[in-house]
Amino acid sequence: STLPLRVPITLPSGITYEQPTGLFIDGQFVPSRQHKTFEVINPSTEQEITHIYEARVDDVDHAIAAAKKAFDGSWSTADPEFRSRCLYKLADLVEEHSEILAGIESLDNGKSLLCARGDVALVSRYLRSCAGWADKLYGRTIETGSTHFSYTRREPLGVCAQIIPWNFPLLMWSWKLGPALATGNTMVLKPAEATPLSALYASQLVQEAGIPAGVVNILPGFGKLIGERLCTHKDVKKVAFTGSTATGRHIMRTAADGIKKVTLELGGKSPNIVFADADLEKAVRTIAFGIFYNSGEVCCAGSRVYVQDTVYEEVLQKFKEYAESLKVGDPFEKDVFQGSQTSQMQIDKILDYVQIGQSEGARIVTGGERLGDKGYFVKPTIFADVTEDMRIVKEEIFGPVVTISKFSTVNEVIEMSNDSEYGLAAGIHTKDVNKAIDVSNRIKAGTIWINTYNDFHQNVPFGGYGQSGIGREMGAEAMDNYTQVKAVRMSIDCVDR
Ligand code: TXE
Repeated sequence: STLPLRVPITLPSGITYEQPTGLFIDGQFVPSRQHKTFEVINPSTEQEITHIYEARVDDVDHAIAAAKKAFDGSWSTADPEFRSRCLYKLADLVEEHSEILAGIESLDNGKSLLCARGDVALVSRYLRSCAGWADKLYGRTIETGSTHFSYTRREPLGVCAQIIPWNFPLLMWSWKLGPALATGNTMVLKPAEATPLSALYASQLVQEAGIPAGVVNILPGFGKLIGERLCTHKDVKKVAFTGSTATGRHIMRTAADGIKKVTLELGGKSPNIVFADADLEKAVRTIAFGIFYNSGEVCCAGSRVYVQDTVYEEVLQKFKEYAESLKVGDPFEKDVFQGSQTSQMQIDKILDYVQIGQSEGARIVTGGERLGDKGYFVKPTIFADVTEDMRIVKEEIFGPVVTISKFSTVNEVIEMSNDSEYGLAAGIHTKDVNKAIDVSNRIKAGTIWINTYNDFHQNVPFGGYGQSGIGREMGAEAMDNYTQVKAVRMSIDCVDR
């Protein structure tokens, strides 16, 4: 193939920009060694956006070698202030290019521009947070008596392989890149095959920020073809993955032989609980945001809503009205809240689950169908009359589909909430502060949102209990995931004692 390394793309928002199409290796965009390419689709029109180069195993080896060279060079041992400055600069550049980046995200993923702008804003905030950590990483000195001097250092791991999904392409890029670079690691990142464009565009910003060649390498390609090499290569010291629990399990097994450090951020089926004493207007808006935000393609989506029996009918009615008022459609159109799903595969999966729910005997309160016949749009969907053993209550649907159940007591709703293999997040809506804290202590999940939902903050750690994953992203915890502790103990020959 003779695909050029840059192609002009005009976004529906009117901006024309140059999209890199090559793999980003050792500070340069290059064709893949075998000159393979693949098609990138706009999910809201089902039209091709462009082709880009596709990495294969030989490219993986090339990128890992570049990352290793950069690690062994000056990056891992540089004055941390240098890494800090690079990340601050990168955050500024993301901000400067935010309209293009948000547009690319909406074009490639189908999410509304409203959501995409929110993502990009969090990306620059998070990169800045990481820049601040870079020169504030501390070991400790440990008092072990006068015969020894003991201390610890936090050292980087080396080359990190990072595999990310398609629901938040640029945000996941930043959650992987920020802590890896702040702590002195280098990386080879594989974006999802459905959404590779924003990470490639951002590679230019990585260069412009002064981040040395080889520190960041980006390999668009297919997990099934290059995932194994990324997880088993001898020079990869850590694997960080966000995606499905099934693929996460596979990656953990693959990485086991080399005892790679593994962190996983996986699926969920998160409960969102409305107590009778909540501000019901706010609770309804929040449970709607909990499931319909980002077209429901959110690992921590509040996909199981539990409402206390005395307000159940009222909440159900309001929730239905609110869901029906949400504007769904062209992601670039003003005031559109929900754009399209990301792929044919996803819309097929979602519509399958709608069928499954109906055949299990659940009732569709609203939605339950595709919107239009071009583009992967699904109407916000609410299922009532569900029982806890139904597949639509147990399994991750990953779309704008929610179940709503009734409960009467606190103990009952805690039991229902915890009856899941997952444990990513949960929401609690109440005005009673005692209930809020007590219930949040008893729910088995990595994040609890009280009177809010899908409410991320760059300094608050995020990650799962149970089969929702291992490790935490953002906050101080993310720095721990990208460092290892070295303990140094020195014997002291006491002088004149
Ligand atoms: O996910 P995969 P898929 C869930 C969601 C969705 C389902 C399937 O329920 O409907 O997963 O989506 C790479 N070795 N989530 O199939 O396979 C792949 O190339 C190494 C939840 O798209 O997990 C992509 O980059 N890598 C989730 C990434 O893994 C492999 C987000 C994610 O794809 C690989 C995404 C392999 N063998 C899906 N196979 C969340 N928790 O946010 C695939 N990949």
